[in-house]
Amino acid sequence: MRIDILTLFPEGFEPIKQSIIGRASQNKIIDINLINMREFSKDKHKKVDDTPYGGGAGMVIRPDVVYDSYKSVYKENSKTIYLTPQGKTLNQKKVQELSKEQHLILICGHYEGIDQRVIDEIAPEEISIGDYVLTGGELPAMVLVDAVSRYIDGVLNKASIEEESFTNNLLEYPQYTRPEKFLGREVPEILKSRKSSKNR
Ligand code: 21W
Repeated sequence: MRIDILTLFPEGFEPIKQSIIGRASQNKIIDINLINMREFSKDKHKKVDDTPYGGGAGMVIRPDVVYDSYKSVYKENSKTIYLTPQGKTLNQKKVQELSKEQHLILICGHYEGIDQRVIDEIAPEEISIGDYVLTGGELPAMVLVDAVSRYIDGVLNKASIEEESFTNNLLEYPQYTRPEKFLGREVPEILKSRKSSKNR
């Protein structure tokens, strides 16, 4: 799977280059690309935003900057997602659906907001990661990439994934390891008398 992330803050994505996702990326299992939308500004000062029509505080991201970054990565088979607090809340079913796509384009939202015309033009699927306010769409994009990556062949070892339906996951049972006694608390007797399936 290829994932192109359109953002004004590509530095925010360092954590994803580490760990499991980073390894999958190095092994070319997932191909994650960060596109700095600022590079698509035609302005000599690389300006990407401007004051809102109708007034109000803050600035709005220019539509041409978003559109040109989008066009630089768009293909016939692209699925485009706009991470925005107004979007539909991400859930495991959606994560599974997205994991079947060949190419994701993630547009990171921004407190300032993006000019509505480019959103109307691209007509991306709008996704939120929950009902709380963050400073941008970068963490949500990483959350989505992390959740989707788990379903890509070769990212995780198989055992963890298939049998583990979301329902099973919610009904996760408590787990124990050594020592047998910790601060006076024992491992449940029923578990101590059973050999691990690994050793069977
Ligand atoms: C916060 C964007 C507030 C927009 C007028 C002008 C992406 C997110 C985000 C952010 C606003 C997600 C305004 C859960 C999130 C995200 C930054 C509202 C204010 N009014 N999922 N500007 N929570 N957050 N706009 O915050 O981009 S997915």
